[in-house]
Amino acid sequence: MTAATGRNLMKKKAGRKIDAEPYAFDFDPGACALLIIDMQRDFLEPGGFGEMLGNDVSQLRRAIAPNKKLLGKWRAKGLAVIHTREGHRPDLADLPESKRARGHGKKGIGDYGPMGRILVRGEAGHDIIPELYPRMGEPVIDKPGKGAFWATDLHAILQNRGIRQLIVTGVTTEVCVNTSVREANDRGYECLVPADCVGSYFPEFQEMGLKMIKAQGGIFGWVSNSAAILAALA
Ligand code: TIU
Repeated sequence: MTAATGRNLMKKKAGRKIDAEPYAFDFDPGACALLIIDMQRDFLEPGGFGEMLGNDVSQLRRAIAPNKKLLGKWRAKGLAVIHTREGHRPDLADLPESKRARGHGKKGIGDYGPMGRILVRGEAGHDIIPELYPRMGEPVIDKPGKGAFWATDLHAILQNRGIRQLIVTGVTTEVCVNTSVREANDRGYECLVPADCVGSYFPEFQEMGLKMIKAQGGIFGWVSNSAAILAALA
């Protein structure tokens, strides 16, 4: 067998394409995880951290239905699913003073809100929304920062499972999704972001947050939509 034939066979084995920008994504389902970022009540429901910062939570809720559909299909295919939650220890020992002090609202991280202590692990508001609730066997990564890799065991879990591609969904597009995609990119993961499955409180940040991922020939990754991923899974 020539090297060229070998390469073609390898390509065929890996090979399904997802229609994406700036060019098609070479999808390898067995080596790809669905990484759902911070779909927590604190960000998506009234009374949580997001609203506390002065945001309109309804802006994020449009991402729920496409995520639910994609997650359903992903689970039906038996592919890897990983969830993240942003939050802190009840004693707030992992909360930098710089993060605690920011926002200048009446209430901050660790204070009592309508869904328990804001952005604190174990509180109702910190948990994932019921529509996308994790199932047994789906790792949940608790992260103290915006990125999913910093101060977590996500990289080790992905390595142990042979994952090298990520479909990254969740909230918010320009903050935790963008930070996590950048962290993943630097660690060698190929990241695809379906635009309808991520959400921002700000329409202009939604647009720019996606543009800056796919600019310059895909500087951090690819942008697509859930329909294109579902088509590749069919
Ligand atoms: N405020 C905001 O847009 N986002 C966050 O604080 N965290 C996440 O994006 N998860």
